[in-house]
Amino acid sequence: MQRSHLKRLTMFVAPVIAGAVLYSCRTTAPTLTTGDAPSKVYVAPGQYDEFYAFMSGGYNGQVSVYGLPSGRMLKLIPVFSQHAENGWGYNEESKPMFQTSHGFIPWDDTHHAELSQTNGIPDGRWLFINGNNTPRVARIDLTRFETEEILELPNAAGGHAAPFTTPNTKYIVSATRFSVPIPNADVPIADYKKSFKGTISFIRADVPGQMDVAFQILMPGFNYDLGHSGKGPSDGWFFFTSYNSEQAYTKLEANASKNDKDFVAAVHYAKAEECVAAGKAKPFPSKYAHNFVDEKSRIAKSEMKTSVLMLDPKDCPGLVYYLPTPKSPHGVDIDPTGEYIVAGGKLASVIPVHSFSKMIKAIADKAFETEIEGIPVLKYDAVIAGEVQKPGLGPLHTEFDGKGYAYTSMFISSEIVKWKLGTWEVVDRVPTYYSIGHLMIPGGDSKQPFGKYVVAMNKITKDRYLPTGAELTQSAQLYDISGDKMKLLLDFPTIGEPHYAQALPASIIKDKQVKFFSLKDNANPYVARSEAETGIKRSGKRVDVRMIAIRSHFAPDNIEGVQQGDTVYFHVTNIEQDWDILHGFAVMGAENAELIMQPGETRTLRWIPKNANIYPFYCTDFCSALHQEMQGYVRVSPANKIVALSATISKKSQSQLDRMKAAQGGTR
Ligand code: RUQ
Ligand code: CUA
Repeated sequence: MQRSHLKRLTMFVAPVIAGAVLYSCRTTAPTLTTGDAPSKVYVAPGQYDEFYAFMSGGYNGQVSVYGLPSGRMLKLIPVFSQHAENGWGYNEESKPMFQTSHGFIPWDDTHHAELSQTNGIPDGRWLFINGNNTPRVARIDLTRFETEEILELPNAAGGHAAPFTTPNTKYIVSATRFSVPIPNADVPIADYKKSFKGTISFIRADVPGQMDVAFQILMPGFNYDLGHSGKGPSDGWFFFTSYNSEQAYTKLEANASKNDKDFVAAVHYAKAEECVAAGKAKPFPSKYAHNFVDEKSRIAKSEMKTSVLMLDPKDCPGLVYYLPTPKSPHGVDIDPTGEYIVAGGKLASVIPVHSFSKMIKAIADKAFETEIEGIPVLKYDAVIAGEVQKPGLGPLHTEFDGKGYAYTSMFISSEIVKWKLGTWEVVDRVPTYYSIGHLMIPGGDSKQPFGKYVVAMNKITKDRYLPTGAELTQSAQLYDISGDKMKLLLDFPTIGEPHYAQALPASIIKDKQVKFFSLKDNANPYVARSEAETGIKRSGKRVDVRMIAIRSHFAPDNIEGVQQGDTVYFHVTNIEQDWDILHGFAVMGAENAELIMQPGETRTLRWIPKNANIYPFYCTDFCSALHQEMQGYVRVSPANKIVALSATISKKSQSQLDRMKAAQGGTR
């Protein structure tokens, strides 16, 4: 693959700018950008980027946040994977977020970042992300950049077609990449055709803390890959690609590529709502976890749900139609007007575009080719609006610029192809380095794309960066799309494997950021709002330490009376009420991680000391000039030795505190 890329590369080498250094050992062109690229991505020190970009982390299970156009990484938001850096999934407050019907699951595979919308336009309230492996969807609050809610999806495997939103984020969806028996059961795999089914979940998502499966639709056992909601005229519909209409269960690479066409499933969810209201959906016993962070205490709660409403298309005529689509389609994207349904057939030689209005007419005319398990299959000619001819190889995903153009990623030919909606002519193409998966235009799947850039998310980066052993960085590339021709501006490394990303103008969320959590409103049962509220308490073998952290001491900082066999809970409250003043807490021999406490927040570390010893603890976040003084000791005694339980603030740190107060003019 690399060889052929190199060949193609030489075709695209921009004229070498005079004076550019050529490294004789490099095999690629040193520069592929034009002269003004640096000024287009340079964000001067102290200046802000114009866009926030939210990238899924793929197999790191997280979301990462970048500024565009600089490509500077701003934050990693832990979601489905434990994150030792701040204790997410290790501290007691966040552990319940990882509960599922399979127990505590510390990892997942995130694919699609999806911003909430109002009237079809990203509104900056929330970001959703899916867990592909143990199907889940998560909500991230964009005033805190923290995961606040996770819902598991029952009767599902491979939550890939998720978490795409409807135009007002009433629902997000999750459809199954893997079909399994529904309900899942021990059956021979060779019974696939008989027993394996897919499901599409519509998840009520507009009330934080109350995400729930509104209803599920039982689908034929194909692989449902991606989805997008209709908008404008097609509002009330949702479109999903499906492949493996062959229903193969072994050697899929050959056996699931036999049919010339698979399908886009058009789901009339407004009709589903009617059928549910009319009692056509059946309660279906199902076990799934719903986890959310309580506003006031900032403690996650986990509840196990026991039932969903299951809708069989047979009981709800007009709910689902199949649109034949060449060949093993992957992405399905709806243009800003809501009329065109663009499918990316991984193995197709054209980009097929369906017409929503033709589809409605075909349904009225009953232009059906056949029926699959009660679902009418519409005639290809009756629904197709056009085909983009010779687009390149391996079309995957399409985004829109709002000016009548579509941009499609081509995995096999490693390029972005720009084409015109309505005439279907290709107007521009640029190479990507290499093997692009998703691409993203800020707001590019919405009613009003913000435009300006397209970001390619590439799967392979051989020779693009300094090598780092056998595993190389993932990479994004930023292109200017403000003119007729796309222009490469920047490569920047990304972490994990960014599948999809979304971006929005920074101005929509930047001024809504939480700067600290109100100490007054902190409802953690172990909060200490001042030194006077700190203390230590034993209940049997459990010892609870209430502690505060403030520049630059912990109180208490000396703890005695802990015995071997005890389980100690350190409840540490950061009592600062000031932006960006964090403290950390780490104790020697802890088998989990550190705590990071944001200002005003209480976090709890569970610790089981093994030996009778002295154990130091300290602040891990360089918070002040006296950060290195921010430490303390725990004395652990043998189980049979009685040492009085005591928690004191030592004279030493009291005097430090006085010094600090003096140094800071007595403000703290
Ligand atoms: S994708 S393989 Cu969104 Cu193209 Cu996950
Ligand atoms: Cu607190 Cu360092």
